[in-house]
Amino acid sequence: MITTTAAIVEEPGAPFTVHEVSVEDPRAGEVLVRMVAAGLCHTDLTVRAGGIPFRLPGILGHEGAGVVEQVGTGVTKVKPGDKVLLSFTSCGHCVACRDGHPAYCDTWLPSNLISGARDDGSPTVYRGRDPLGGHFFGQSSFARHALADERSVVRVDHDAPLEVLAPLGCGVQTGFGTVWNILDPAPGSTLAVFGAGAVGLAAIMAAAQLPLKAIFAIDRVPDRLDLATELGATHTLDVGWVDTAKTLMELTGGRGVDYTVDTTGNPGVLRTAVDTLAARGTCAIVGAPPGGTEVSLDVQGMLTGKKVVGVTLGDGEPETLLPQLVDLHRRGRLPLEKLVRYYPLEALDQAAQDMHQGTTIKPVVRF
Ligand code: CXF
Ligand code: ZN
Repeated sequence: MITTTAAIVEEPGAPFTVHEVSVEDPRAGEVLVRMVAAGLCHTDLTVRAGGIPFRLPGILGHEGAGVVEQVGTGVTKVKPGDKVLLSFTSCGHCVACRDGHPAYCDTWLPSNLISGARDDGSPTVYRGRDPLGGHFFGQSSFARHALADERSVVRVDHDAPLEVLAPLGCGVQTGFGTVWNILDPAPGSTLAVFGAGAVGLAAIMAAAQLPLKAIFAIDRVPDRLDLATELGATHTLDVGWVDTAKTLMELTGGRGVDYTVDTTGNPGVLRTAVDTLAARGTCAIVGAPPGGTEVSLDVQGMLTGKKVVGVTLGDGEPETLLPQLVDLHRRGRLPLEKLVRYYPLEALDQAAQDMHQGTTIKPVVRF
């Protein structure tokens, strides 16, 4: 066991508070990581609010970067001293994993989200003698040391700037993967992103790498729309000022948009993202509303060949996608610096408030 500090959520709705905890030594297939930085994502806040069941008191945090300190038996892909990014875990041997789609792993939900423990049920982290919820996305990285699954870590070069790369493992991967892996927009096509938070802006940056005719950014916060323009949006729509559906139809000459991405999880927005599709267009659902949320569709409108697809984590394979994103950042084509703002671990609540208010796009804890 090693002693370290972590941000704990005591019960649903409670704030993050920092405590001393004990993290187990790595078992087979596990890696102990000294965290350098960890991003805050809406899923952390949904769990904290009690919207997703997870063992509390517990430690959240599921996108980060750090340095490997110890490895368990059988670990071959990293060694102590290696720099790593942290992302979600997966079993590695079910059909989805073997097929290159680990975000749809058979054991995805228990392993990443809800069990708070290893797959065999054993806890990874304690306060005193009491087990805490851990193993969140195979990592629980709101801690100075995180015990991560080998499959949750991806090695990066020794000169990789970990602090700014920390959000790649969830938010950025989600936006990029959705555009590159799922929508795969044709040259000359149009794409609209509803919601210009971290995931939406990542989708815009992904689209900006491609020869598209137009990239529409839709949000209610003017600063975020300005940032969307800097990152490659060709048009911005402020929902406080314009009728989104009408404007998108006008801007596309009445055809509608070829590809839409809903990052908001708002059923009304999702409906607009489907209604404004062009014939044969595809809408990707990325935002996660509370369980049981439903949305109605204009069925006749769907008969023009429209498609709607739900996407988890951009349907990406971290091992493949994250190095590509690191490389894009190195070449100046993924200016994450414009999205992140740094906070100490003790200020996670402030970070959450700032993200909620839209004054910070991507809060990153710097250890
Ligand atoms: C989440 C979105 C809600 C379902 C689980 C995965 N993605 C990242 O935080
Ligand atoms: Zn996330």
